[in-house]
Amino acid sequence: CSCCAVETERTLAMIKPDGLSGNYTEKIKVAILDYGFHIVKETEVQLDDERASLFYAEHSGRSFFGSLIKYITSGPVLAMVLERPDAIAQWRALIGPTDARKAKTSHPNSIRAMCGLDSEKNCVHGSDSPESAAREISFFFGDGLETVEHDEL
Ligand code: RTP
Ligand code: MG
Repeated sequence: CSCCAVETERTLAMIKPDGLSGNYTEKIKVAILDYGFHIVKETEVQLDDERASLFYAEHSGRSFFGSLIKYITSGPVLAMVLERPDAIAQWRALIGPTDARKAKTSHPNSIRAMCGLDSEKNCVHGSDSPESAAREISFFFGDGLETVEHDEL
């Protein structure tokens, strides 16, 4: 940490299957770049049930878990590492609330307002904390050892 430089931060963004199949990728990327993010890396992958359950392990006890896994494995996702100062909070601000119906009324300029449908099919994901960001970046771009913490992230 130096005295005057604004520290950059990285977060994990993911365009979910409905975002990809709805051809929203380019619009979402324009919004990302307009918001001052740098797209550091990206990878398009098809998650299977096992990988999806690992990614969303924190929700494994929730009533919507089965439906969530079916949704997120219904087609490929595009995972991206985004970088800018305060990236985690800024990306969640740009995507808007979880429920895309609420996003359309309360956050009309958000990404979920643009391409989401409801509280499940909300077209994008964003890490919710520095710990989640490190784990999720490692999940898609690391060495496959998802539980290992990478200090350099
Ligand atoms: P995300 O993790 O995808 O960025 O979304 P989030 O933080 O806004 O929402 P979270 O509570 O972490 O939920 C993860 C994803 O599960 C689906 N979900 N379905 N049917 C439901 O009530 C429900 N609630 C959540 C959504 O796809 C949500 O993004
Ligand atoms: Mg979440």
